[in-house]
Amino acid sequence: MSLIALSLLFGLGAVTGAHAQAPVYGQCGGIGWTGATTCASGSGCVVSNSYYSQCLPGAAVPTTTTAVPTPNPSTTVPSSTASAPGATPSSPAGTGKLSHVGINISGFDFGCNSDGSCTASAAWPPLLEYYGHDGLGQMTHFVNDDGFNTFRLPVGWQFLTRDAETGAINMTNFAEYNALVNACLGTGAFCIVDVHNYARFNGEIIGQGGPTNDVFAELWGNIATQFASNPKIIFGVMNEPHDVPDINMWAASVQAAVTAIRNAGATSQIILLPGNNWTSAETFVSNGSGPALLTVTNPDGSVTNLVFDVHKYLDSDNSGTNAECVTNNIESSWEPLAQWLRSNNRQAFNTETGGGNTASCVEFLCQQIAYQAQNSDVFLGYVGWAAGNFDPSSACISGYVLGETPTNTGSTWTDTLLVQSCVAPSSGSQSGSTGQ
Ligand SMILES: *[C@@H]1O[C@H](CO)[C@@H](O)[C@H](O)[C@H]1NC(C)=O
Ligand SMILES: *[C@@H]1O[C@H](CO)[C@@H](O)[C@H](O)[C@H]1NC(C)=O
Ligand SMILES: *[C@@H]1O[C@H](CO)[C@@H](O)[C@H](O)[C@H]1NC(C)=O
Ligand SMILES: CC(=O)N[C@H]1CO[C@H](CO)[C@@H](O)[C@@H]1O
Repeated sequence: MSLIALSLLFGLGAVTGAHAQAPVYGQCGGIGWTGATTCASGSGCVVSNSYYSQCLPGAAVPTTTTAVPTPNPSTTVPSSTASAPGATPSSPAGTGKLSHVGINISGFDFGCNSDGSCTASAAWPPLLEYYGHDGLGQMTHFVNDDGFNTFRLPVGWQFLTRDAETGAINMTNFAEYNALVNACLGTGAFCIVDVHNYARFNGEIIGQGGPTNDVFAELWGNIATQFASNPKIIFGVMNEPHDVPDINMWAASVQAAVTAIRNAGATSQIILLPGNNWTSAETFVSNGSGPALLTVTNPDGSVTNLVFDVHKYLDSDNSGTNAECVTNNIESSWEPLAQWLRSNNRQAFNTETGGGNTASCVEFLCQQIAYQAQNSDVFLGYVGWAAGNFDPSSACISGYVLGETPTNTGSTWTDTLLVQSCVAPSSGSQSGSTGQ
């Protein structure tokens, strides 16, 4: 996509307001939608599914294709009761507004591989004082200019322990990671502490041949001790377990971490429980992760603030490595997961998603986000992958394909196309919000 096309999109995206036309790629209809139903010039309103119609460039312009009546925006109608006749039992029951929306700030996980091997010295703190990118500046921009309120801060287990297979934290290394956590907390955002090890330490699976559950629990107890008194910390037990042979044994490892976190005094913060298959939202239930993780509880037997961790990309192989998106994941993943969560009275958090800076990703990711927002009773929110130390000079056009790092010229931060169009709350991609 050319720079001219990018700036054209940015310009059109600025046209917002409750009674204005929806911007290009904005929502223009669907069950529960109360915003604009006509589209900015040059685009037309196209029905994607009963929950979502979207302004697409070049689409046939008479814009009254939405099948669903749209209530007056000034009338507060709970969306669960605003469904059209014939709507399925999975009708959205959310408020249209997600509670947690953020971006991954990557760097302390650099040097980690998907077999759980990490090299502590390869971690690259995304902070200027450690010669990284300006993670503090990025987060401040994301909060103040874009409306984000959550950052996920991946870190390799080996960085925290200086490569030792132990639960004992090296406080020299911890101080560097804690500088990033404090930078995050300083913005007022929620900060997810994410141990980025794929359920492994140097190739061996936790509790199944690798570190014992006791060692894993010791690690989490030590981390939680540092953050026990801060309500803005969210504990991400593990990034993307995969090919874990026994899902019930994995649930026992997760339980060990949860118990350790709670017993360290972090009694009320959110803890994210990850399933198998790279925490795929699509197979969370079908491959057994959901049922196994339902058994994990707080020490008092409750499941308060135990939230399932799910990831989903939108490219052809769900790898998050391709610039083009091919799906909004609604039918395959989000709708069945929403039903399962609702029937089990539980919630999930999509802590990794994203795409290239392409029209296809803008289209499909905006749809996914709108669906999640309409189902905010069961989905806390989403966190885009990724900013931090992914090179800003190349993230936009040709570098790291999923880069969400803004470019900084003097006092001005400029977001990537995807962030500006969909990921940022200020884009208006959540239904019920109209941008700013
Ligand atoms: C922690 O790592 C530092 C080097 O960064 C080292 O000098 C120190 O001995 C380590 N501390 C412990 C307790 O191992
Ligand atoms: C699906 O679950 C089974 C065991 O429950 C496991 O062996 C398999 O590796 C899982 N698949 C993936 C891709 O994680
Ligand atoms: C893992 O998830 C992907 C989609 O997220 C799916 O295509 C694949 O079949 C899953 N593998 C297993 C074994 O469940
Ligand atoms: C950096 C990182 O964690 N990438 C992973 C993102 O998720 C996909 C699967 O959903 C993995 O294949 C990547 O390794």
